[in-house]
Amino acid sequence: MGTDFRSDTVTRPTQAMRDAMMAAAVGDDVYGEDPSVNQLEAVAAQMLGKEAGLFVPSGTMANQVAILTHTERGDEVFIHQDSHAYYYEGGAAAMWSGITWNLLDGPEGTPSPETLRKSIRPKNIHHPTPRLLSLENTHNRAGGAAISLERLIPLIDEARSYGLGVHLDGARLFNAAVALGIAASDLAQPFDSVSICLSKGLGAPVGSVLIGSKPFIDRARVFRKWLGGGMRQAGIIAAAGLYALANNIQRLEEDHIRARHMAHALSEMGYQVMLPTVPTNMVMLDLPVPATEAIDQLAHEQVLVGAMGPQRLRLVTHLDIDDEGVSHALNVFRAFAERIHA
Ligand code: TLP
Repeated sequence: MGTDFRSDTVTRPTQAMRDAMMAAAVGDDVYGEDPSVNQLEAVAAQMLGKEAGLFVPSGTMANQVAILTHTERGDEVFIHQDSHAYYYEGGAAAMWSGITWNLLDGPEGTPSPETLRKSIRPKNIHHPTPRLLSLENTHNRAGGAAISLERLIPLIDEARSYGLGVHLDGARLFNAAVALGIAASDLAQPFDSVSICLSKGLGAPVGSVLIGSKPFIDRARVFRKWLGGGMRQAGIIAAAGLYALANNIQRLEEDHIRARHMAHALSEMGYQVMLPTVPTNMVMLDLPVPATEAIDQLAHEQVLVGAMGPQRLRLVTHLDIDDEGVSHALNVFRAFAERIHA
C-alpha cells in the first residue's frame, strides 16, 4: 500500500472515530428511531442553515434522491457537462427520475447566467418542462475549484426567473467554505437542496446527508426508501459522520496547503498543472504521455494517482496524507519528469 492520492474517499476511520461508532446509541431508522441518525440529520441541517436533513449511504444516492424529489418524469434538468451527477452517475437520473438533461458549458464547471438564458426554450408543446438547475461546489472535474457566491448568485437568480429549483452537489462543500473563508451556511443559502458527503475529506467511512426544507426532506425520505436506502440501525455509521462534522472541518485547510505546495512544486518540475481560481484539495496535471502509463509507473514507486482524462492525472490530498507522503510523491514525480522528458 503506497501513498494514496487517488481520492479523498480512501481515508480510513481513525481510532477516535471508531470509538465514537462503538459508543453510538442506535434504533431502527426506518421507524425514525435511531437517535444518532436523527442527531446527524439535525446537526447537518443546522450547519447549513436549513430545516431538515436525510442520511443516505452515498453522494450518488443523495444527488439521485434530490433529482427525484425536485422533478417529474420528462422534466428538464440543467447541469454543467462535467458535473458528477451527469458525468459519473451512470445515467441514473434518466433511469430513476426519467428526466432529460440540458448540458451546459462554462469555466470551472459553472455556466454563466447568459449560457443558462440561451438554453431555456419557450413554453411550448414541443419542449420539456424546465425544472431544475444542478450545480457542484467544489467542482471535481474542474480540479476541485471552489466557486464563490459572487459567481453563483447571478446564475441562481437567472434560474429563479424561470421558476427553476436549484440543487447543489456539495460533496465537498466544506472544502469550498474553508477555501473561500465563509460559512458553509452562507454557501448553501441560495439553494433549495444541498447534498454533503461525510466520506470524502471529512474522513467518515460511509454516508452523505441531503439537506433542504422540511416538506422537501419528507418527500425525499420516501424516495430514499424506494431506492433501498432505509438503513435500520444506521447510527453506527451516523456516529462517524457526527464525529467528522465536529472534528474534521477546520483541518481541511491542511489538505489545501499540501495540495497548493504540490501544485507549485510540480509546475516547477515542468508539469502542466491546472490551477483553479480558488483551489482546494486537488491537483490536476496534463501529461505528454497516456495517463495509464504514468499511473502504472508511479504505482511501482508506491504513489497511487487517478486519471481524469486520457492524459490528465488527478491527485487528491486528505486526512491520510502527511508531509512525508507529499515529499515522497514529489521525489517520484521528479524522477518521472526526467524520464518523460529524456
Ligand atoms: N466522486 C468520486 C468519483 O466518483 C469520481 C471521487 O473520487 O471524486 N459528487 C461529487 C462532486 C463527487 O466527487 C462524488 C464522488 C460524488 C458526488 C458521489 O459520491 P459517492 O461516491 O459517495 O457516491
